[in-house]
Amino acid sequence: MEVTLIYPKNRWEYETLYPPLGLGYLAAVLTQHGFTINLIDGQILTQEEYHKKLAMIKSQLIGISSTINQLVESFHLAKILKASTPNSLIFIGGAGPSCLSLEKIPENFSGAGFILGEGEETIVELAQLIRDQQSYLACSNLLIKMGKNFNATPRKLMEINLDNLPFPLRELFPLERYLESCQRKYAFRSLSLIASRGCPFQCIFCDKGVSGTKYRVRSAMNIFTEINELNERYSVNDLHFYDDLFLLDQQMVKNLCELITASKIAGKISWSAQARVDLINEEILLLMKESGCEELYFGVESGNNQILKYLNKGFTVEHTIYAFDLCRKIGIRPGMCLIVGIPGETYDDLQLAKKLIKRAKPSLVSLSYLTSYPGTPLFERYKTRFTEPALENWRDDLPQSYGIESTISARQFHNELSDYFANLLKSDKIHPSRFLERS
Ligand code: B12
Ligand code: SF4
Repeated sequence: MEVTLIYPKNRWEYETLYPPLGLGYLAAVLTQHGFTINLIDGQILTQEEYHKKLAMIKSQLIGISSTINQLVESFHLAKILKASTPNSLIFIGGAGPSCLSLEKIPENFSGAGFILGEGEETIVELAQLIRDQQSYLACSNLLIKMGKNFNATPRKLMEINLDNLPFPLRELFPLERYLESCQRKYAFRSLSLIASRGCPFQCIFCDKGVSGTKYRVRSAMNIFTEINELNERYSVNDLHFYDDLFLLDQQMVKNLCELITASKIAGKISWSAQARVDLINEEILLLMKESGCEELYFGVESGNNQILKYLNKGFTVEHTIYAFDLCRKIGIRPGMCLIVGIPGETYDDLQLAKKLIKRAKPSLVSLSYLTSYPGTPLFERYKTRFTEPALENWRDDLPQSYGIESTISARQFHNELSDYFANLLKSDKIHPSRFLERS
């Protein structure tokens, strides 16, 4: 039986370097269980190619991947596909549905069901039920329309040891396009991978709807095998770890660094990851540098300790300064991700952010607007102060916290801070470096 998996086209253009790993994993487990895959990657296909492929779908089961920002497009897609392939069952999965409250699903929507959480076990269970002509209501982790309302089947957390998952089936994506666009821009053949899932920290804005709070990590050997395969099959010479929390299991990171350093790819491959400023030390950074780590992106968020406390980050500005000094000493570029639009922000916070940038000398500054995703502690705290936007109004930069208890607008904060960093770069006080987008 064939399963179609779709990554919808974004309404906003992202300069995306990497194929979506979630669908790569689903394709891999389905293939392992004997299903064939028709993969449509709206992220990299042209409009024409995308629509042509959509028009040719014939599969009995169609899965669409969606963040909350892609839900409108996913709903639209489901409606069209329901009309063109009336016998197919359509399900939308990913971070969007996983944080969605039932009452947010438009009443008249009946084009698709939803799959919650990590999808590997559920999609296989569902595909097997459909193939064997049994009722899919027996499948866990679904939200499905029964009569007038959407109802949930029992929620079951994925219990697979991550080492037992196959590697994402990257060959189903137009991989050369991704690799070439990255190479043109940065002179690297780069791909992304994930070493762990879940995060036990409790930052108030973070959406944990898919992977939850339990940290699970692959073994160093399993990750090393994937890296080698990427190098051998696709001549990949750069990697980006998209983990929420790459450095929590330091023994695994040490083992991985040692494996790379002792291998034939040592010196031929560079890598970067996202990290917390309070989880690094000189010993681990030295090993990371030796194995090819060139850049770390830190969720620094603010230059004010009171705000860090409010965000429940669990670290202080002093941790940031220590981490950035250490990275520069060892030769790893430290990228700084800051959040603007935090309730209660003042002009003084802008000055503190500038002071921190000047002191910590980041290799890049990435600014995001605080967004309160349903299900997060931030959302719970403010749900009576602002209304959750209608689905069609979800945007990546939706400044929901605008103005709440603040004396500076998020937009002004954003603009002044990016100008400040740009001027520092121009004055050559900080060295520019390559930039990878981060959510
Ligand atoms: C990589 C990434 C990106 C990349 C995506 C590029 C790419 N193609 O890889 C970039 C940088 C472009 C990006 C942009 C944004 N991102 Co982002 N991103 C991530 C990140 C860090 C990793 C995603 C990943 O690969 N995970 C690993 C795979 C294995 O997991 P997965 O993708 O979730 O897939 C699993 C399940 O979701 C499920 N699943 C997924 N699709 C489907 C489909 C079906 C049919 C089924 C059954 C199951 C299923 O099964 C998969 C396997 O278990 C996540 C955080 C995270 N840890 O997941 C945030 C995350 C997805 N991003 C987020 C956000 C907010 C954004 C932005 C809005 C940020 C911004 N301000 O611009 C934009 C919007 C992008 C968009 N298209 O809408 C949020 C989404 C919140 C939400 N509720 O929707 C997350 C969860 C971060 C967070 N904790 O808040 N992002
Ligand atoms: S922001 Fe990072 S450290 Fe904080 S809870 Fe989310 S993943 Fe964990």
